[in-house]
Amino acid sequence: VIGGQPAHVNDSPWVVALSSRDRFGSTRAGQFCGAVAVGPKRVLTAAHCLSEEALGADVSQIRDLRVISGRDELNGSGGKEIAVSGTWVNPGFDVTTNSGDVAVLTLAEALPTQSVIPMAEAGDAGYRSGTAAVVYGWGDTTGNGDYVSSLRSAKVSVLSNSVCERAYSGGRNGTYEASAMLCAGELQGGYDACQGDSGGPLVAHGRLIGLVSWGSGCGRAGSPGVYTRISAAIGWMAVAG
Ligand code: 4AZ
Repeated sequence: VIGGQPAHVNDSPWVVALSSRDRFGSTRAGQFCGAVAVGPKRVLTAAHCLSEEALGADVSQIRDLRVISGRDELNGSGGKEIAVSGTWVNPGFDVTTNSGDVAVLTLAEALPTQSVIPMAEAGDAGYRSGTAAVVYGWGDTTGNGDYVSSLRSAKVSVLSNSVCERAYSGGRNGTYEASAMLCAGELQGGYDACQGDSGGPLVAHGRLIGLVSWGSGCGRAGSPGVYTRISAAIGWMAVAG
């Protein structure tokens, strides 16, 4: 997270870290993506965190895939590590455009019920441009690989589809697809998600509106962060079970 501040899982108990034993290294408890709890045993993350095409390996080869909940400081011992018992990567995920960047994880054990966040449906006020939103994660804080062990969050504004389309026109740095994505940041840059935050939540009005997905660099003026639009993913998730 670029331009952020320390965040605490007491205030945002639905933020969880996605981690593995060794595939992505063992620092910071093996955290490699963000994720968010939407049901006691149901967690969302980005498809690109788990898809075979994006990883170059099958998800079954990720050893000891688990979520860490209730822990701000990954090197600490609070909270709970819960095994992931099922993974459903959106079959419509397109690794070249990042369209449909969502996966559903099933947990082996239930989280406390207060640890889940409602998803914003289509038409929710949170999707309107100008909405104040917050993004959370343990990712890079500078764009230079400065990952952190303690959770951070940054305030970003939801931007209009026309601004997002203009920022990513021509497909040079990716193509913005309004039906499947939303973008957020500040026009002057400085507040953004970054590598390692992928799959983590973007929240507005107490509801989940997005998952960290992609962007051109991190925190750059004119290159807002792009998120999976939750309202566009709800239909597929119902089918995923
Ligand atoms: C990434 O590589 C990534 N600035 C995630 C978010 C953003 C850029 C890159 C948005 O996972």
